[in-house]
Amino acid sequence: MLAIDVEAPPDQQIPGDCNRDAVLDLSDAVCIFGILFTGRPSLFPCGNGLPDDPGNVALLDMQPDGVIDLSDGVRILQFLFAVGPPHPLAVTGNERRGCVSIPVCLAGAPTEAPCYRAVTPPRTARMW
Ligand SMILES: [Ca+2]
Repeated sequence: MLAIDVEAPPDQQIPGDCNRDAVLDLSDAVCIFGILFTGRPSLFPCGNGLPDDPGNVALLDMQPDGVIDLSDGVRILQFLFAVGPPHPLAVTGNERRGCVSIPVCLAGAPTEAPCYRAVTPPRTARMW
């Protein structure tokens, strides 16, 4: 069966995917630590890029206390390596790659959207 890769709506995000490479992994903890402590990268991925932007809080507040801080990067490491809890918005059973709607964190340009999905085109009736 033919499947076509199409871009998901721009509000589709992988909870915790700070660097927007479409997977939650060690690099996302490094991304959070980097922004908080070294300024590289310089901004969080949503909205105005600041840690208090509602999109960034929704996307990266791994242990939901309403702020992005050291504990959120640590929580990613606990989830990945010590059987810690997943992001509260994570897709059960697909916590590292599952996309969810986070409307307050729009992806920006479509080419930057981290979530993709495969769809099968609808069947069309033959006319002959
Ligand atoms: Ca990532």
